[in-house]
Amino acid sequence: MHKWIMFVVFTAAAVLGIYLLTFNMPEKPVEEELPEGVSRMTIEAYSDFTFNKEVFTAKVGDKVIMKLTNKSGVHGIHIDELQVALDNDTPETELEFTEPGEYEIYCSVPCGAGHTTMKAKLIVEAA
Ligand SMILES: [Cu+2]
Repeated sequence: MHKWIMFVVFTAAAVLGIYLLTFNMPEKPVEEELPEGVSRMTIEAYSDFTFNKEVFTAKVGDKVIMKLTNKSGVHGIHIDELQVALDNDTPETELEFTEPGEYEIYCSVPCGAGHTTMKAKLIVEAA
């Protein structure tokens, strides 16, 4: 009788262990391979109507994958002059900066009281 119970308990524990190993391992951060010469520019948006930086910088000639990450709330970003329009459905785009200048990044999804002032700057410096 005891042996039988031990067998059931052991089997259940083994099955649970295998299940946890298979389905519940903490996801490893996947470090995506970026194409040669391309860097990542991540713009994080928060529900207090801010981005992770007030000013993002780059140089003419830089190639970046610009990515929007909504850390809290639902936001989008537009940069009109660069035809950038990112949101949860299309969170990233590849860009090459060709013109120096100061570009306005603004939230494109009505997200609350601070929406109209939810802005940041992208400064592209001459190479
Ligand atoms: Cu907004």
